[in-house]
Amino acid sequence: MSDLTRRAFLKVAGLAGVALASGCQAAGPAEAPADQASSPRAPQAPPSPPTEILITPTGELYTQSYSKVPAVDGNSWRLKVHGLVRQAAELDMDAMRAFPKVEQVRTLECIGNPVGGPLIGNVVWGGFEARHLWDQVGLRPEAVKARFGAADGYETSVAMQWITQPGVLLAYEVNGGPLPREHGFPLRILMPGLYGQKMPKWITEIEFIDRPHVGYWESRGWSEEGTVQTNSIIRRPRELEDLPAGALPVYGVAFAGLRRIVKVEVRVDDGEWQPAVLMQADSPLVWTQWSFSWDAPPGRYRVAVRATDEEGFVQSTGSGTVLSSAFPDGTSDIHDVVVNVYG
Ligand SMILES: Nc1nc2c(c(=O)[nH]1)N[C@H]1C(S)=C(S)[C@@H](COP(=O)(O)O)O[C@H]1N2
Ligand SMILES: [Mo]
Repeated sequence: MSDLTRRAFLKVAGLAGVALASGCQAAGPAEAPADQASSPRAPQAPPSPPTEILITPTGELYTQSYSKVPAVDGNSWRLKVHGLVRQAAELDMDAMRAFPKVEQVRTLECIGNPVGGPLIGNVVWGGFEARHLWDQVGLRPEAVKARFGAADGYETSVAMQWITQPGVLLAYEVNGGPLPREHGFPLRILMPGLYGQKMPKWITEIEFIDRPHVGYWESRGWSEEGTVQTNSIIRRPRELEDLPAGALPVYGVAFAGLRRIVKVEVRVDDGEWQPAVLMQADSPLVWTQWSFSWDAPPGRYRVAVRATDEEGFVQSTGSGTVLSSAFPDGTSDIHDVVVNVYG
């Protein structure tokens, strides 16, 4: 392990420690590897649910790019901030690192993530708070939108409320290491409450405008607003997993962007919705982990999960098919899995 990797690891472990201090139990075994074999003849009990907030390893964070990953040269890279500002600015990498550094755990999810899908991750972002930059340039009251440009030619824009809200980060690190090329080296923007679509990687330009602007995905029918919908995912058991009868842990994550998850429930077949136990960080911007202990008799079952957010929204099953339902606004459809329980 390199020194840098070790430092990154310690940093992540330290953050998990913060979660522990705020009411979670002692650390237990990590989640089992994704390719764990399961055979119908000798079903294995699934691992116990994680006992601390999971940080997605950088190499396992999903990537979603509309085109090729651009090779940005850090030395010549600049971020231009202009348009309806009092004093335009141009940052290079030294200037971006000169702002006070913050590190925050945040969940990132793609608007196209299908129900129960893998396009979601939870990592430690390092960078600076965008408000320092807005203070420096002076946003003019005529500005109605911020338009972003990026080194891969991607474009999107957001209404002013999203970019001026507290907690907007410009990130140049992930999990204590430099932002990898595929994740946006050297700089990307993160705005609480929005899907990945609204948050460019390889950011090169922020223009404050008072004219309409339609981005790349938006012009193809995807949501203009791009606010995260309340969603929950069953991580274990997996679809069609074979399991031994008895005490079976059911667990996963739930996320609703700006809104805190207040309840997660599990249902077996057409039974009652039963409450799961929640494990949460202080911030709603970090996914909620949930677990449910199921005393499973032999049989074949459909296990479903639904989350409720602090505004009282409860997930339900929509009309779309599992694969199509994320278009165009993301999805809050219920995730379920079929499992075979052996006696
Ligand atoms: N410049 C640029 N930024 C982008 C994209 C892109 O294609 N180009 N994709 C967006 C989408 S759709 C998502 S979900 C996230 C994915 O970030 P990741 O690849 O680091 O997971 O980046 C967003 N930012
Ligand atoms: Mo996305």
